[in-house]
Amino acid sequence: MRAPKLLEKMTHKIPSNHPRASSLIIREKLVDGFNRGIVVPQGLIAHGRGEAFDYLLGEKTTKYAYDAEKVAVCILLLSDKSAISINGNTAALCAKDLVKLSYVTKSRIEVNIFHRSVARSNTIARILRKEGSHEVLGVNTKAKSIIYGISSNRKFVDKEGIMDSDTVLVALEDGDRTESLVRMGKKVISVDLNPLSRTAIASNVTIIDNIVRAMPYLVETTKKIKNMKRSSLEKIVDQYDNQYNLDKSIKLIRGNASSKRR
Ligand code: PTJ
Repeated sequence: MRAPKLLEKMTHKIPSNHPRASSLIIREKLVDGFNRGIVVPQGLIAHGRGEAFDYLLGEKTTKYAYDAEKVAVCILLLSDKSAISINGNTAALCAKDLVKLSYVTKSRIEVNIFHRSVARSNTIARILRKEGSHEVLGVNTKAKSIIYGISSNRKFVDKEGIMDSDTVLVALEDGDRTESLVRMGKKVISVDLNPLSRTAIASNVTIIDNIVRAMPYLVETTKKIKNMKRSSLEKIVDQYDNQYNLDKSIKLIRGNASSKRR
């Protein structure tokens, strides 16, 4: 696919040997997403917070993130019904990989945005369909169901999708809905660069990684292990301790912050 005009125009100014090239390209994708009505201005600010944590993590997938990603795949493969929740930032950054992940894990895709707007939901759904998704939930108002106990617009979910799923993958999410989904007995897998966020703490599996690195790895790992026996997948899940994993990521950040300048 050709890069959108704006992205093309802006990225050619970023030399490929620039030490921060990949980080700058992500920014351009979000600005482009903002210009196309996918990302809200608040999404650009939220990305800044994520970027700061990514910087402290060394801008690479850590051993702890790889471990969480493998467990996340096992849980998705073991689930009866799973859903992937999509917001503006995730659609702008990795729509193609989100669609691929939905196919390889047989998860349903649902648009669920914090800053609710029918027009933006439809734009996001259009992008997902363009990337190959044959079904996008969260845009049909007749299928709307409500998660009680949440004040934000994230409470509106699709009864066939998030509401009916036993596992939900969320990314760049607010803590309220994550906590509610866990209270409802669902397994929540989150992707969040901030290991101190409520989402990170409440999730069953927290992937402390940049979504742009996490998604392709989740797709590839699923392809590799999808034929494993259920008992082997269950063993990997049973051996995993999310709290331990989170503590390790926090320790890594502390160490990087106090070590001499890179
Ligand atoms: O499209 P909408 O309306 O649903 O809005 C999306 C945003 C992101 C604005 C909304 O979900 C929001 O306000 O999120 P928060 O509460 O700011 O949380 C976002 C979390 O994602 C923060 O903990 C960030 O550190 C983290 N984050 C930001 N960018 C990335 C990230 N985590 C992984 N990869 C990133 N690229």
